[in-house]
Amino acid sequence: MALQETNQHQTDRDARGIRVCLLTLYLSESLGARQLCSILKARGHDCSLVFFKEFRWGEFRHITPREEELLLGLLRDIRPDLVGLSLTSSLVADVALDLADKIRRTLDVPVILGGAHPSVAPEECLEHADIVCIGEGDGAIADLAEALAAGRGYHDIPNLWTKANGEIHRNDVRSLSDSLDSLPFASYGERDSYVIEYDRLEQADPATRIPMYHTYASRMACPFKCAFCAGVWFRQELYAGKGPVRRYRSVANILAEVKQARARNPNIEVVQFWDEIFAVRPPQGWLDEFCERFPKEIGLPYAIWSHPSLINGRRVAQLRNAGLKSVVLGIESGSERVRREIINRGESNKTVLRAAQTLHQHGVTVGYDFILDIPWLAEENCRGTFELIMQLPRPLNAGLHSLSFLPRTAITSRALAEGLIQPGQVAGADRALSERFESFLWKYRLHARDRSGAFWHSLIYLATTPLLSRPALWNLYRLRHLLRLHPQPLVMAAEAARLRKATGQLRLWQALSVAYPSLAGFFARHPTVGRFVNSTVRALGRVALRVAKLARRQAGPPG
Ligand code: B12
Ligand code: SF4
Repeated sequence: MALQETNQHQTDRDARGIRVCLLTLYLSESLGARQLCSILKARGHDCSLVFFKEFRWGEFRHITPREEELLLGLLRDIRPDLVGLSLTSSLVADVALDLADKIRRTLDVPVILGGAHPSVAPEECLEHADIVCIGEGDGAIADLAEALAAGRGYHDIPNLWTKANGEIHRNDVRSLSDSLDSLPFASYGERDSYVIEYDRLEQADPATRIPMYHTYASRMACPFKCAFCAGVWFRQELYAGKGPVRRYRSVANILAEVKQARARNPNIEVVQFWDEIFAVRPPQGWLDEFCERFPKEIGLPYAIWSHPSLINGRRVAQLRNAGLKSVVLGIESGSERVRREIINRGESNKTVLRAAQTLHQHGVTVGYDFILDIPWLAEENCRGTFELIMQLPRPLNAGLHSLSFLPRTAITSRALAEGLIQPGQVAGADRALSERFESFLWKYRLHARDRSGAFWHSLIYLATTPLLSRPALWNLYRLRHLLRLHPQPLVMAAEAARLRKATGQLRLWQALSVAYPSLAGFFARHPTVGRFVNSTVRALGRVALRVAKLARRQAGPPG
């Protein structure tokens, strides 16, 4: 791809500014990197965004050598003064740190890491980068760019940890800015955006290819303290004494942003708010204003995350009238005991079911998140989850997840203290990358010879699909004592249901995995082999069809 335009743009940049390249890894939405990019541009710097690999549930693609080559080549072409890597999650930390090492070896340029993982593990990150940003980076990136542009040192900038002459400078985090409205709108559809995926580099912003616009109304507004959530540490520890953590943008500011995005991309059909919990404890009058102005001035449906205990008829009716289309509720476990004793969530199943019914009655699509492989009270968690799922209104859209032991969470401290996991297992570092993001867990359970787990995970998945009727599912549940010993038929049924759900994207190697479940894990870890098998079988199929056609033609018309 020609980079002439970019180079022209780069030479035209403000002489006082520096050239920054911000990378995201497996996250093209990346509100954080988009926000920092627009801040840098507003301060007269040049900033390119590189969306390196995309994030797809259940179809995790590893970085290929070609993609790595493309990235390093692009960076050489851009010739940045600073490379930033945004690391939203610890689950991809090993890949990101490896990438940071390669960038530093290839280019003589300072590398800064920021995002959730560098914030919770700065020491580790500083071994692979020159600078680490802890917490929100809006002010820090601006200060850093200014220091670099002026040729000043940057070792005393709040939020940044740096290394000089073997010494680590651990600067404190600054007080939280309560004026989110003063930030420029996050970068969207800018020309100097690149995407690297499927062994290809394109000059494009992947976010503009989908009809959904991503934004947020608040930062860190969630009042809950789930044991597996890293947000709790941010709110309670990192920002303790740094001002109110719950901050809202004004409705006017959000509307202006969405209008600008629509002017750039008229194909936007839905707005996704990525608030931890939408409109929780908003400022006085905020919700009424939002519900009045959003439908009038934007008129698009929108999607949110919420919490079962915050759902009530009056609120849902108000949000629905303003265009609410879908809600994702984190339920995590169907067992009240597991929620209370392990996850630190106090709501009852009655509350969950009431929330589900209320949303359903108002015609809002609901997604439910569950964690299946909680090691404490494992059987109780699965049984409770199955029973709860069976009572939820249909059609059902459930995300079945694996428990990620994230750094600085209560559940990870507990698992480490009880010896349930070793330090090397935090953030799934002992698992294949694809497995960390895999939601179809039965095959891994079977692989680990955990028959009971394979049975439950298959049964729960089946309960979320329309493949089997409810009476059939209850019958399988009644046969659990037997099926737990011989879960293979259920595993195959779950694989079949999964394939059926994925119609249109049917992969032959996945079909093969139905008959041989252990192959699924292998293909998940070796997607290149999977792709090869897929294309070979397809090619053979095409040849066979042609031969059959030729044979029919030669045989002439029947009779
Ligand atoms: C929305 C959200 C998502 C969205 C989209 C994220 C997005 N749009 O960026 C989706 C659903 C896709 C998502 C996915 C995941 N998420 Co998430 N997500 C969030 C959430 C709720 C808000 C993030 C957000 O958009 N904030 C607003 C933006 C503006 O802020 P920000 O992204 O934090 O960026 C700021 C700073 O981090 C920093 N910064 C960020 N990048 C950089 C880069 C540089 C160079 C610098 C200097 C600074 C910097 O400056 C930014 C501006 O202030 C947070 C919780 C939270 N309160 O932070 C969890 C959170 C970040 N997610 C988390 C996790 C675990 C995940 C998943 C692994 C979940 C899963 N199992 O799939 C995936 C991982 C995706 C990936 N490939 O990395 C964890 C991370 C904890 C950890 N240690 O790993 C968090 C903290 C929540 C939790 N449960 O604990 N997530
Ligand atoms: S409700 Fe969500 S954001 Fe809030 S503590 Fe629980 S997992 Fe974290």
